[in-house]
Amino acid sequence: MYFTVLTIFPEMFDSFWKHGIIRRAIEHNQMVASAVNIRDYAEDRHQVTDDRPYGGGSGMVMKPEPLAAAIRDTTKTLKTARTVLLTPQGRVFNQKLAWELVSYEALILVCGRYEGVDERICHDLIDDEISIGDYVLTGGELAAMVIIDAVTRLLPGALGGKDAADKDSFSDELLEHAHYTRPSDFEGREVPKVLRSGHHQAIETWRIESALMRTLLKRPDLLQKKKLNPQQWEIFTKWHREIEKILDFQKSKKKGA
Ligand code: 4GX
Repeated sequence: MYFTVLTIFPEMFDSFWKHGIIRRAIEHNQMVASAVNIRDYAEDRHQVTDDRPYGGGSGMVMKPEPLAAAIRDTTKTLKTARTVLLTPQGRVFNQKLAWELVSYEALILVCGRYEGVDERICHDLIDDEISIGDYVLTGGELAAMVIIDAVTRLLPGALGGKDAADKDSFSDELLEHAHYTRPSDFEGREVPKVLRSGHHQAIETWRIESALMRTLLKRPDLLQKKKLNPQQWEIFTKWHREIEKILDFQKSKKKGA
């Protein structure tokens, strides 16, 4: 997969390309990535990329000409690329959108600074607008990194041993189960016995319950919109019965008192 980032701060990406899964994906030719300086496409002597807003007011706007030249030049090389502008006005990024983006051969990620980019750029040269969340950054660069990071780990073979099924539906909709490593006793707190039992079926069941319990306690909103599979339904029904037993007992005590 090809990623080209258009930015006035390409150096921000130097260390980003050089670590972890991103670095490995590049080394294994699963992705080709670069950050291109929009300033290089400015025609004037001082290579200016911003200007004052029509209508007045504070702040600056990214000039359309350098940005248009940068997008057109990149599109010449990456003919099938989808051009994405990072902006708070975009579709909010999530795992589902990450799966959509990994299906493209190439992405051009346009990073705005200042108050934004000239509206005519958005209209004529941008295929999609994406936001990484409802907060205001000082530029699109961190948003581009977030998107590249989440999409890269979905590339075939990017996670080494972790297979596609692992990255897929289950982990998309629920929180992960709890994780433990050695020592088995850390400051008096022990790793759950079942995980040390070697009983693979019991471990799998424990993990499914752990994931459901964590989601229920920490992100109940994720369960509100999710269609449960039969196993998850069964676990919830079991908990429901346990809670009912507790409530029945408490009610009977109240009556007795
Ligand atoms: N998710 N920002 C972009 C400047 C800007 C404004 C409008 C284009 C159009 C952000 C976010 C984000 C701040 C990056 C404003 N560029 N980007 N920048 N949240 O807050 O993606």
